[in-house]
Amino acid sequence: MDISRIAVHESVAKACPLESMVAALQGPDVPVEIVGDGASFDASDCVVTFSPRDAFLDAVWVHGIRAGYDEFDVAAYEATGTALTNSTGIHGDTVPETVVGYMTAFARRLHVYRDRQFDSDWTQEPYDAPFTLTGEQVCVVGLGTIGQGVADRADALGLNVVGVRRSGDPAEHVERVYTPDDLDAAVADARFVVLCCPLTEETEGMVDTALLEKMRADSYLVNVARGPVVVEDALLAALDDDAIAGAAIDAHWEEPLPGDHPLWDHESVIVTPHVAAFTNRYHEDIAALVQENLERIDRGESLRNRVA
Ligand code: NDP
Ligand code: 7N6
Repeated sequence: MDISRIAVHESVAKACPLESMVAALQGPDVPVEIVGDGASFDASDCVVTFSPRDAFLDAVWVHGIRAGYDEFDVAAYEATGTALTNSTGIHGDTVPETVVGYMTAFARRLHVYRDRQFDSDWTQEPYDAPFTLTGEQVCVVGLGTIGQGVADRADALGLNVVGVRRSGDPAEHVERVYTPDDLDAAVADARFVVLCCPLTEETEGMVDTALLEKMRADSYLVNVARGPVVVEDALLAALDDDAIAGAAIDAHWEEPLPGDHPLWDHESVIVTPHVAAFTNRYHEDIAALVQENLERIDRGESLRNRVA
């Protein structure tokens, strides 16, 4: 592989300023330029992008600046031989810190007081509403970069941590690891169920009515994975029927979440606009991944994070 241009697709602006990304990628060897739809590519191009485009299949290497690559047609990449790399590995602080924020808000009722602040409302929550994270149980579904980061922090905060992953292999700071076959058992005792898995054929619709019924009535669902991992109507019904206590949803079924979506109005829901990973150094984290792979290409080694 011989790279003579890094083309930064304008969709990168969904995660960070284009100019920052270009500056971070700029090195002495390979020119970097911003490209829009309509640009063409050849077998010496590396494309850095947020979203997929068919034209990228003419490049030799496409780097997706997200961990999730569910929007990319992996089979098409495999058919053309264009390398596809993703950005897993860089979200081990951002997303877990956001998850800690959600859990702390629910336990300490911060989201409720923030809402009341705008009405100068001094009302205090009922005596039995606040609780401590210490001593509660969290079930982390997906124990990769993000899930491990959640587990580490949850353990440090005194939560009991259980987790789920296909391999069932043990993980640090996780008392018990279940496989997806035992998801029902994994969530049953949890005060928080945190979704940190990729969207795949296996995980799509994984959180359905049946699973929500297995969750405790005082539990909270946190989705920082992808919207379709959760069955939308099932979650809305569970919230309306008090089958669970609430939810924090960062990854949605349709983005932006439509203005009239019922989730916006749920007092027991924290909606964030797919920002759990946002940070002012995102461009640097991505550039470090791309740079590492350019060096690997020079050494004739395989690409890190290659998914096709
Ligand atoms: P990793 O690849 O590091 O980890 C994914 C984990 O999910 C692995 O532990 C994997 O383990 C597990 N997994 C895969 N399939 C299943 C399954 N069927 N059931 C349970 N666990 C499963 O990815 P990241 O941690 O970097 O990211 C995870 C996902 O989070 C991304 O794919 C993306 O969709 C989402 N994401 C969202 C962000 C946001 O802004 N909200 C930011 C970054 C990522 P095993 O192989 O053993 O099953
Ligand atoms: C943008 C991160 C991912 O998969 O969904 C996230 O990485 C987007 C900052």
